[in-house]
Amino acid sequence: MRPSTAPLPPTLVVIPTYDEREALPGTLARLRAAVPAADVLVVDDSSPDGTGEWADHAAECDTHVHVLHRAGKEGLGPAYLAGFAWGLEHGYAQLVEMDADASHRPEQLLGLLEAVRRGADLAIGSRWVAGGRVHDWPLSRLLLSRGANVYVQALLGLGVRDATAGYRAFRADLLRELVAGDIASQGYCFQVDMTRRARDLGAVIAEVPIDFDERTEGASKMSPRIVREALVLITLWGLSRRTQRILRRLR
Ligand SMILES: Nc1nc2c(ncn2[C@@H]2O[C@H](COP(=O)(O)OP(=O)(O)OP(=O)(O)O)[C@@H](O)[C@H]2O)c(=O)[nH]1
Ligand SMILES: [Mg+2]
Repeated sequence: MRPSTAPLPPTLVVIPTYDEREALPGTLARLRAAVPAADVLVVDDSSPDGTGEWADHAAECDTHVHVLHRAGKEGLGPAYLAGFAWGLEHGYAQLVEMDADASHRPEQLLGLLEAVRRGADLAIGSRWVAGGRVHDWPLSRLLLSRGANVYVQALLGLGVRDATAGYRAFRADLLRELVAGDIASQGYCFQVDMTRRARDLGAVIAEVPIDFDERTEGASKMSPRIVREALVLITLWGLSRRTQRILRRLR
């Protein structure tokens, strides 16, 4: 998809960080070079490795960079919700989710924003549509991601190939409605939760193929606890969807 040359609506890229001192500088430099008009908000959960202090320094040197400090590690979901609240308060028209570890190529951000410009309320950077690719992932991670998406589709029927993807652009109007809900998921099922809520609101969802790179710096925050949370919540949402369907039929 060829990005438009029209001026970018006010755009905020939210980057949650926990111990990303090694990875964040490179990601931020690439992002600022790729989409100089976009602002960036780093949401740091008091990383012990000094990521927050480094981000403060970056913000002092670049007026496009902002930092939100939170008291402790609460998971990806709460960090994004805090970042979204900040962005909506500050009047951004579109808000982006991006990992600090450069798994999401900043150079592909304009493709996501183009999908929003063309009418999507939510553009998902997708590994599992035609043209999407994953580079250097071990088989275990490939199976986990594919398996999770098959499970999500079977239980929730979202019609999205990569419902767990964390590279996303939201139109602010949709995000405002989404965050008004009671979103409690913390780990990577936060992405599934946002997708199913967007679907329930009738949002236009587009999947844009991306190249997903395995992180080369810092350590993954993926844990068995996060996988368990996803499994339990997705199952509960699936059961509740089925129960509601049956009740509707009985009425
Ligand atoms: N603020 C904050 N950020 C977090 C937290 N957990 C993860 N992150 C950030 O969320 C992003 C995604 O986390 P990753 O560790 O890359 O997890 P992932 O991408 O699902 O897993 P990998 O593919 O193994 O890297 C990174 O930028 C992390 O630093 C948290 O509790 N608080
Ligand atoms: Mg990652």
